[in-house]
Amino acid sequence: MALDLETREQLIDMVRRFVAERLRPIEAKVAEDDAVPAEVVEEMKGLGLFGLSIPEEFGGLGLNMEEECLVGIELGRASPAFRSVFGTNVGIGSQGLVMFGTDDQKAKWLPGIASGEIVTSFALTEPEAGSDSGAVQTRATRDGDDYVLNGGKRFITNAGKASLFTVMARTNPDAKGGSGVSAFLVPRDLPGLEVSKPEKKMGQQGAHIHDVTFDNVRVPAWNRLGEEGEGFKVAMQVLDRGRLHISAVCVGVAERLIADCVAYASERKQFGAPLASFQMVQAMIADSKTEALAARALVLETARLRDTGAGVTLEAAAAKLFASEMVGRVADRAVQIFGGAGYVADYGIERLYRDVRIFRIYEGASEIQKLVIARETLKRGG
Ligand code: COS
Repeated sequence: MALDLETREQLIDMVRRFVAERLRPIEAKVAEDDAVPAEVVEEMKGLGLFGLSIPEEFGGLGLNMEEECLVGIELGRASPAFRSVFGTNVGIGSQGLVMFGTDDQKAKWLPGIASGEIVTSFALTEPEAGSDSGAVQTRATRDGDDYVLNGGKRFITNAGKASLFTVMARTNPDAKGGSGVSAFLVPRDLPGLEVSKPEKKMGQQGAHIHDVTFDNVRVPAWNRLGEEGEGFKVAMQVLDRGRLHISAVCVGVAERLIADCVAYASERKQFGAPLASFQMVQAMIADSKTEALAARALVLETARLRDTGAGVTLEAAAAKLFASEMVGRVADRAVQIFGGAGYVADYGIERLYRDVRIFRIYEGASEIQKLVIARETLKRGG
C-alpha cells in the first residue's frame, strides 16, 4: 500500500536531511578509513533504513517500489558506500525471502532484517558464474532432512557482516543452466561456512565484498526458498527489482554531481568570468541535466509500472542500462568541468567518478541488460 503524500514527503525530507547533515560531511573520511562509523549505522537502523522494503507487518516501512526509488535517489546524494550498508537488506539480500518465503520463514527472519539486527547477503556470483549466472557450480546435495552445500561464491556484498545469506546452489547436476539451481536461506553460523577478508576495490570504500565458501555446510531443507529448481528464477526476479533500485541511486548521484558542477562553475573564474558563463561548460551541464531527467523519468515510470503488479524485466534492464551509463558520463563531465580540481582528492569528484564505475557492472553488466532488453523486445514483438 502506498504512503499518503504527506507521509511520503516527510520520509523523503527526513532521508534528505540525514544524507546532507550526517553522511555528506563524513564521506571523505569514510573513504579514507574504508569504514562507515558504527554510530552512523545505528542511526540508519533508528531511521528504519534497513527495513525500507520489508512489509510493515514484519516491522519494516513497507515502501512500494516508487517510494523506494524516491528514497534511493536521495541516498545517491552521498557516497554510494553508505547505501551499501543497508542495501542488501533492502534489496537483493531480503527480497527472495519477501517474494518467495513461507510464512514461517518470513516470521523467523524478516523482523530482524527490518531492524538491521540481521544483515543479509545475496550469494549468486561464482568464479565461473558471473554474467552467466545460470552456470552456478556450488552444489546442494540432499541428505535426509538437510542439504549439504559445497562450493564457493565471489564478490559477495556485505558478507563480512551478514548473518543470513540467500545462496543459489545446484541441486540437480544433470540439469543444464539455471533449471537445476535452488535457493537457500543460509545462516552465517553454520559450521563450514567461511568468509574471506574484503577485496581491495576501485571505489565505494566503506562498502565491502568478500568470497564465501561452503565446506559441507549442512542446511535444513526447511531453509529452501521456493521449490527445488526454482532458485534461478528467484534470483532473476530479485535482480529485476534490484536493478531498479540501483538505477534510482544512479539518478541521485548524477543529480548531486550536477549540483556540485553548478556550484563550482558559478564560483571558479577563468578569463575574468565564471566557468558557468562559457557555453562549452553550459553544454556539458545541459547534457548532464537532460540525461539525468530522462533517467529519473524512466526509473520512476518503471517503478510505478511494477507497483501495478506488471512484470518489468525489460523496463528495469533498460533503466539500469541507461541510468548507470548516464551517471558514468555525468561523472566524467564533472571531472572535466572541475579540471585539475576534479582530478585531485580534496574535491571528492574523482572519488565519485571511481564510485559510479561499478554501477555498469554489478546486478548485471550493461551488456547483460542489452541482452535482456533485446530478448524481451523480440518476445513482445516490439
Ligand atoms: N524473471 C522471471 N524468470 C526469468 C527471468 C526473470 N527476470 N529471467 C529469466 N527467467 C527464467 C526464464 O523464463 C527461463 O525459464 P524457463 O526455463 O522456464 O523457460 C529461465 O529463467 C532461464 O532463463 P534464460 O534462458 O533467459 O537464462 P540464460 O542463462 O540464457 O540468461 C541472463 C540469463 C544472462 C539474463 C542471466 O544469467 C543474468 O541476468 N545474468 C546476469 C546476472 C547478474 O545480474 N549478476 C550480478 C550478480 S548479483 S549482484
